Amino acid sequence: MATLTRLVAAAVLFTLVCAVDRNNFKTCQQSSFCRRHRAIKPGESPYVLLTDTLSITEEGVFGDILNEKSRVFFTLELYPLKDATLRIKINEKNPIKQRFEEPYALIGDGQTETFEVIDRSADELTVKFGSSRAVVKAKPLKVDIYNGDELVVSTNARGLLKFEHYRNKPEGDAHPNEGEEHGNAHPLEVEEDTNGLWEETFKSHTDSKPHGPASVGVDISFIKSKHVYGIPEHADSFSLKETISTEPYRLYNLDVFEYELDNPMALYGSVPVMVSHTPHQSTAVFWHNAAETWVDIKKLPDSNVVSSIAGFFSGGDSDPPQVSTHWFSESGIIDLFVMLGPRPMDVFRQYGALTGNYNLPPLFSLAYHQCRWNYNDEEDVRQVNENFDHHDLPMDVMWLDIEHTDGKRYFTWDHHKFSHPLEMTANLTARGRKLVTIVDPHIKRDSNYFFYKENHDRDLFVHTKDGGEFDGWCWPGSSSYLDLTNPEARDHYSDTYMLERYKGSTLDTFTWNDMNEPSVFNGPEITMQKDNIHPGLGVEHREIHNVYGLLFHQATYEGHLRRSEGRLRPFILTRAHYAGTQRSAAVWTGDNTAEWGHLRISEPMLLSLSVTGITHVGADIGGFFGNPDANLISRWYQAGAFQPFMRAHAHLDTKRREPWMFDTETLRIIRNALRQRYQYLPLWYTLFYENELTGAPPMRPIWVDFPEDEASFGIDYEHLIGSALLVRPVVDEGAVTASVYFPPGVWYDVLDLTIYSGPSTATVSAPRDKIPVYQRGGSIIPRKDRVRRASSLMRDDPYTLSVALDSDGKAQGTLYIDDEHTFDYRQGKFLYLALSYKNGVLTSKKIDPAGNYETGSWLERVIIVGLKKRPSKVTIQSASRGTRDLESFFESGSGAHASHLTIRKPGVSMSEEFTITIQ
Ligand code: NBV
Repeated sequence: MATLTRLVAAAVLFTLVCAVDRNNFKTCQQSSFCRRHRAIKPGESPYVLLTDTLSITEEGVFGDILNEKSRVFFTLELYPLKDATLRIKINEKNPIKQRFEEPYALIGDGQTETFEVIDRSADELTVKFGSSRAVVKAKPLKVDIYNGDELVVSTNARGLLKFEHYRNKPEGDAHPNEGEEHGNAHPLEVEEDTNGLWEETFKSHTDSKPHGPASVGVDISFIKSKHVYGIPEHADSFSLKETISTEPYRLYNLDVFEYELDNPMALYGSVPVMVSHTPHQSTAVFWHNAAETWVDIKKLPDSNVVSSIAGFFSGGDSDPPQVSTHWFSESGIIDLFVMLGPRPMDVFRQYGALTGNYNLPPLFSLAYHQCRWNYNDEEDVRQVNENFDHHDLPMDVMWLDIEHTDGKRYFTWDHHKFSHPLEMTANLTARGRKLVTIVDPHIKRDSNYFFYKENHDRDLFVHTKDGGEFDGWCWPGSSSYLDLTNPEARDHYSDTYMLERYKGSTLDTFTWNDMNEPSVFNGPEITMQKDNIHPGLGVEHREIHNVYGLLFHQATYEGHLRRSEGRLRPFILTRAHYAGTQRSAAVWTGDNTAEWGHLRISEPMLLSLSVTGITHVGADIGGFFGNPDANLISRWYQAGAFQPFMRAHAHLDTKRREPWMFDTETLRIIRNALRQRYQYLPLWYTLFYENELTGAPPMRPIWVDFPEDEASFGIDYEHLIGSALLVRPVVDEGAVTASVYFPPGVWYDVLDLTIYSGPSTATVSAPRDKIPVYQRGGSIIPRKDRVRRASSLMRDDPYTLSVALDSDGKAQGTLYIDDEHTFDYRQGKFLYLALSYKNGVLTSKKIDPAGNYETGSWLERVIIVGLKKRPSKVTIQSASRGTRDLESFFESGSGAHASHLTIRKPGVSMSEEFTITIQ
């Protein structure tokens, strides 16, 4: 009996700890192309560049590659792009069927630089572009990329290049590699494993694979690197792990129910972008392919280093470290972008030039969002809305999940529970708030449903391999899925956001796109059959799987633009994502769980997204599944208050958990976290403006601002907001202290002004109501300290400037102001200010003189932290008000605590440049 109890307990524990049903998702072993690529042994590669075919034009370098084993020809194209970026393409030379090139992620074809030939011999070509070089070795093919004289990235160094050419299916029972003649068919180069070349079965699903094997892969080495980051989405550490004895990281957009932590399994999004960082070199690669992809990671040197690698380095006995990565996709071509930095900010700019930056979002979207599956009816929404005011909690947006619709028919309302959407929305907007409704891509197959009928009649849905309209099972039951590769389908969907078509919506209704992996309950791995057809482009789903979600949220964004004739900024949240998602949506990390581990993993997950361009990111506060206790929920609000997208959300079956459902102490802690979020909104807003300009992520790892500080390279649970705030959320159950790593310089606790000097690690006290947040000495942070019930009500409120001095008594910062919701800022209606303090003088000056915006906001207070002595006089000088004395209050520091000077009511409008002198 005791044994039985123990067994039952173990089984329960197993399901608690390991809730995902792994059987629903493929392992590498169950994916035939993954097996084939993983089986390649490092060593001599059969791919040889035929140097006599090389042509070097103004545009790039072009040549033929021969696979010496299969005798199949390929093409190599190298394009030098502006800003230290190289594009390398490998394709089939004479394919029997055109290979697919994903057309949606890039924002242009990249401005080209010119190549200059430095050296050319029978087996090597060296070309220069800008201050970078590419050395192309012929036998075996290898492309080495240098920044100046420094070798940074090497492709095919381990000889793992494999490009499966299209071939005709062998007749009858013939072995797939037998009897193939030159022309349309060639033998496979390594015939280790022929299972699944022409058909593959997983559980009850058979993928018909009419085009046979077509995968592509190559190894990419980051020289002198120990840390690589990115390739979201995985619930794993920020610095990516070696995968020698685990599964590779998988990139295949999937709806994974109750996902597991510390795991390379695929999740909802796939961004095939990796950033390598060393103290002297940041580098990024973008593997431009939207088919299923896997990435192996190996850190070198180790005993398995192939001898060719040693040849990279001149002199020295021991090889420098490197991270060798191996990428392989099920189909498409090899299209690799290498961005050479060399600093983190350079890499963000370079990647932003390829796939775009996040557009400045409306301010409300950076404030607090209240969501639940589901708010039951209009009365429920009314009460929650009122309770936020009643409990003095700021909140900007209420969200409605799938139950608000008429039977999961998107763009409709439940007739009984949500019969007055316009009044309900007006009730929210009267308090300065907004509404978000959910719109998913599965369309209920009901000919009485206008949106289904219209799309069906115009044949705008995805087809099965046999040509019929695809029918998959999802929330509404039997559903069809928009063929978003068809411009007509996108256009028609976007149009449905016009207020006259989406009845009951207003310009204050924003959109949540969920289930857009796409999720198909009865499909293989809970998604769409790979051999389904997208008639728009005439391609199989396999080719575009990872970009399907982007097509959906991008068309949603377009719909929002249309309904306001391009005047108002859209706000879209998406679950599925891909490279380029940042152009039109914010992302959340899907269905997490009310457990401490899930709170913890939110940090590395959001950092991984941030460094790959997707910057407006958050995790469901409280955890979607399960019921958080008071401690967990309050720590989660505290973490969320300092992450880019702040939304509480919960599963249908969970207990109600609005902040007032907890005890008064917990409510107070949550209120304080929310207030801090609102106080720092000017900082977030400024950083998102800068994100649009430069690609710099507002939430970022320490190494972005301290590139040489190696101690921070492996940190998971700490981040910077801009360069000014250091955040170390408490993510451990019951913890009342936190171990904080302080990068070089002076840091001040934002509340009690305790001084910390870095580099150092300190254990700080962190009782339940404390969020360990530190302002960097040398920074100026704008705040709005009069917190109101919604951010829109704070628009003309006055600012406080928090000036934290570095050891030289200096500080600087920026502040961006505009109307917070229209695109007028693109017509010059904005203020972008440089704030600087040195030699006792604080100045505010326009950075961009073209910007002009008459704000109602004025300067209410300046706090200077870290002054050495009490000043005798403070004056302000501005054009409209001349020179005036100001009242100030000085509190001297005491040992561990910094002094602070509070300057009261400078009173100047933020539209005006000013100087405050402290004597
Ligand atoms: O629409 C219902 C939920 C939603 O609340 C959640 O945020 C999504 O990630 N949705 C998934 C579908 C069902 C989840 C079990």
